[in-house]
Amino acid sequence: MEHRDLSEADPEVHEALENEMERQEKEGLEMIASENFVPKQILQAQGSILTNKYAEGYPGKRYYAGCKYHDEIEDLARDRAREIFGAYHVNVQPHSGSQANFAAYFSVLEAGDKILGPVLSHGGHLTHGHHVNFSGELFDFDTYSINEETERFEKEDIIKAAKEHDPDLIVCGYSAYPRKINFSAFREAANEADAILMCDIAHISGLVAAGEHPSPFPECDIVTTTTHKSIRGARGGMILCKEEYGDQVDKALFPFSQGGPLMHQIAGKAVCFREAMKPEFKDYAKQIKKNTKALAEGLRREDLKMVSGGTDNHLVLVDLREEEVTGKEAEEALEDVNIIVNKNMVPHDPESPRITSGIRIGTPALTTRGMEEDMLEKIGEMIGKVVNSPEDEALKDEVHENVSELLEEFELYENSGVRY
Ligand code: DSN
Repeated sequence: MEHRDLSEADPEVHEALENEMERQEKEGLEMIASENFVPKQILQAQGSILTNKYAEGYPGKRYYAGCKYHDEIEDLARDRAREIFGAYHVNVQPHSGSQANFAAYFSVLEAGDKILGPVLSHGGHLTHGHHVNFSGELFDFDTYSINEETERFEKEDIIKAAKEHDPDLIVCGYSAYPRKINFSAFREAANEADAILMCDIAHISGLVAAGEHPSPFPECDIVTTTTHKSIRGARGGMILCKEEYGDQVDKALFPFSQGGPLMHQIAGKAVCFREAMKPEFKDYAKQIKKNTKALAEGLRREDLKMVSGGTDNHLVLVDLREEEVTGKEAEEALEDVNIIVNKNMVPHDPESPRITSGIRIGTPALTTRGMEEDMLEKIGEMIGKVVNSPEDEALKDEVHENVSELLEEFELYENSGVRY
């Protein structure tokens, strides 16, 4: 086997990586609510020789020899996650959030069972019952909605839906919901229907870890998450649950739905959890919330409407139904000035998912870069101006310049030794 530097061995991949580094560092104000930047120590764990080994099974119960260090690493990840989230049982093997949701459903349900989940355009995820996804195909989904007036999930509406549909499982937790989740309301609804309560905390797991969002335990029975969004770790998924579901969850993940775990990713998750236990991470999560409120203030100043009127967490959802632009046009105009957001459905959206009438904007990545409230308020105003006048090229040039200055000032990996 010949070892060569990537730049020599594969100049094409190397160049694309270098270009992506330049894009992340200098060409984009990253405001996609589900994205973040990981520190060098997580990149090191992920890019390690752990990729070389199969480790099917779980610590102490592997199907191959030679797994003693893999056991150590997986145990570290599980123990740390258990401590952070106050969970009884943890499975760190899901390759993604979707895989985690797949295994979580099948740990307690059979195909055809009834699930009550959120309407997709009210903040849900494809795996919460959308017809193009396995969840909508394999389970019998009914939906609950946000309240017309408050644009929040209200206790009485959830309980009413649970009584009406009598589900086997209720799923809460969202991809585009700017407000706190009321877990006790969902618990009451689940009790009404004698249903299992599952929560997908993928977006808010960093806030939960830091105590900046209420914990889903003890109200929820099974909790799923990704490990790369606000918690700022290696890309992947995780399932946490009460003791009585532990064996079923493990079996539903392996051997039912996955094979060998990605141990290099699990090492990255372990390192992430160690970081998330530090006081600095608590400060980070607090700052995310302050920054999002400041962003909302800037948007408000430019008269942009937000679903539910504001935010309690890491994101805002701008409702463009009364504006001249669609979500797609707003996303494109913002990309022209190097502000990266995503178009997103809003409740009662008249447009298709490819066009939409909303944009979702999050602050975890910019908070990692070190930006604080004054910057985020200014960015909110810049976004508002561009969305209100997407054809104004002089304005866009000015905003573009301001964005470049911000990217220069708040460096990311430049002095870290990370090359790509
Ligand atoms: N793609 C993620 C998001 O952007 O919210 C959800 O899986």
